[in-house]
Amino acid sequence: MASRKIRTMGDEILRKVAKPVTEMNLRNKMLIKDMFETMYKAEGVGLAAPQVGVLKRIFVMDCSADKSRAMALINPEILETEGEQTGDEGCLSVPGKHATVTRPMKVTVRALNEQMEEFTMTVEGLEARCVLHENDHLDGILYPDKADGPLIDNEAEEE
Ligand code: GNR
Ligand code: NI
Repeated sequence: MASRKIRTMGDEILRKVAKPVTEMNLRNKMLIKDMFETMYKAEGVGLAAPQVGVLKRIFVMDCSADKSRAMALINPEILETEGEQTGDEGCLSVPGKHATVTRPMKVTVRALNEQMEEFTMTVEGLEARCVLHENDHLDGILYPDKADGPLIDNEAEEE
């Protein structure tokens, strides 16, 4: 197992469109394993492959408090969104900052799992926000692109 280096805003790879995955092989299995390790170590709720420098349409997420909802989504497609939520968002690739972002409250996404089997799920709230945030990473979009207001410095706010 290996934690990988997380690329930060300014790194051009974060702005590229990632490519669909065509097969599950040892390389992709190792990538997903490393992505989970990197995400948990960084205490994030999600992580997209471009954030570790790999331009593949893969993201992992776990929005649970007890690491019980680990999911890997490959070649995800947003099928439907519903409602709206306005809330705070951060990104491991934009360290030390956060901003308010308005996104759909509910999202239905179709993807392949680690066995390359198709599945569809509908999630709400933070999980919906996470799916949309990670899916954006696969298209080179970062949350500051769609923030409602300015980026706020985490340190500056603690005073
Ligand atoms: O850890 C993260 N927290 C978070 C909070 C609100 C909305 C989205 C996220 S995702 C982020 C991890 C990350 O950068 N994933 O790409
Ligand atoms: Ni992010």
